[in-house]
Amino acid sequence: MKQTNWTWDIFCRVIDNHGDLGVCWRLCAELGARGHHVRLWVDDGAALTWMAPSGSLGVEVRSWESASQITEVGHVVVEAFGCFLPETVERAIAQQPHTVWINLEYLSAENYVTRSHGLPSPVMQGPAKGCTKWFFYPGFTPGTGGLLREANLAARQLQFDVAAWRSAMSGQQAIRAQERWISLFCYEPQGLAALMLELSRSSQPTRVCVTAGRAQSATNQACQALGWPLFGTDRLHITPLPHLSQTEFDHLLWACDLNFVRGEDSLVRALWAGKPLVWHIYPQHDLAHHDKLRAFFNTTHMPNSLRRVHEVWNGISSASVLDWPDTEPTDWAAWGQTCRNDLTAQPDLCTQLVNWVEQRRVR
Ligand code: TRH
Repeated sequence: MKQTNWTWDIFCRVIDNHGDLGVCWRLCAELGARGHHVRLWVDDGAALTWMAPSGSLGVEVRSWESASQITEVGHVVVEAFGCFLPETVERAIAQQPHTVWINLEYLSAENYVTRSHGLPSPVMQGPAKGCTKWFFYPGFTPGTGGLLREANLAARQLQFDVAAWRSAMSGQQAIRAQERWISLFCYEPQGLAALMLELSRSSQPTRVCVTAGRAQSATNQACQALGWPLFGTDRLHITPLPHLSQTEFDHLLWACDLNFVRGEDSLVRALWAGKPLVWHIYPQHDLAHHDKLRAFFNTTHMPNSLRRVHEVWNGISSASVLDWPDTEPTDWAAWGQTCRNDLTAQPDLCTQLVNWVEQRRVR
């Protein structure tokens, strides 16, 4: 691995949910682990108290407001998800022609990503008029910026003890033979109550580990609609989880047989888990997420039965029942493994970003 130690200024505005901060934090932490010095400027860093309670080597968290005092920026400025930089920062960039200014975009498997990745975006107005920022697109295929994946991820996964994790998590409800473990991180999906009912009728006992926040509220509502207690039924145990750190969240995904995830960062983490997953995509008002979801189906060659589940879960299909199979088909498991293997064969986002910045800096 290349040894560079640049200073990075990464700017993040939290729009809603946890993905903006979640992605930025993972990037910061990985850059820090690779010897860089990172300042994360965020307008609402409250979620870091549970996402990253111990902080990370080489990463300083600064409030967005304090960026109004900036007179100098680092070697690299990352504007996450088009968050618009404070004027002071743009002014500093204009004074430092060697600074590389990157607009880190949202993740998508759509074709425009390969076309747009790495393109310049000349700045036409404001204090940085005349400067250039560069689009950096994460993605699933060669020709994109890749996916965030820590250099030590595989080693951490190898050391992870699923049985020990499950027994620590099981709490009052003892683990049953052949229990199927499912993690649930979602918004308010179509068919949640119907899914729970189907799972409760399955020949295999099921435990659903429900993440804190919207997933838990939606699950509670589904239980009420079904007339169940909040801890589920004999066949379907519901384990509510507290907010986990990102590291513990990874453990949850590694420990479960199947993961329901949402947004952006948890999707990538579920892909690294190498298990079958159901993605609740972030909904957009213009329904642009429908194409985004289909592009993911096609790029990853998702089995048809799993696509149908996704279409119901995401409200794309008119059906309201997921038609959950009694036992998950073997091609779901094979798909999860193939995705992980194929994506692991590609260079990770942090490596690509550092190489890419290096090329820009020597010009
Ligand atoms: O929270 P999200 O729905 O975020 C979304 C998406 O990023 C979406 O693209 C964006 O436009 C919108 O936010 C604003 O899902 P995501 O992306 O998976 O982010 C969740 C983060 O929270 C992720 O880093 C994992 C982390 N997390 C924990 O660390 N602990 C937890 O207990 C849970 C439930 C999540």
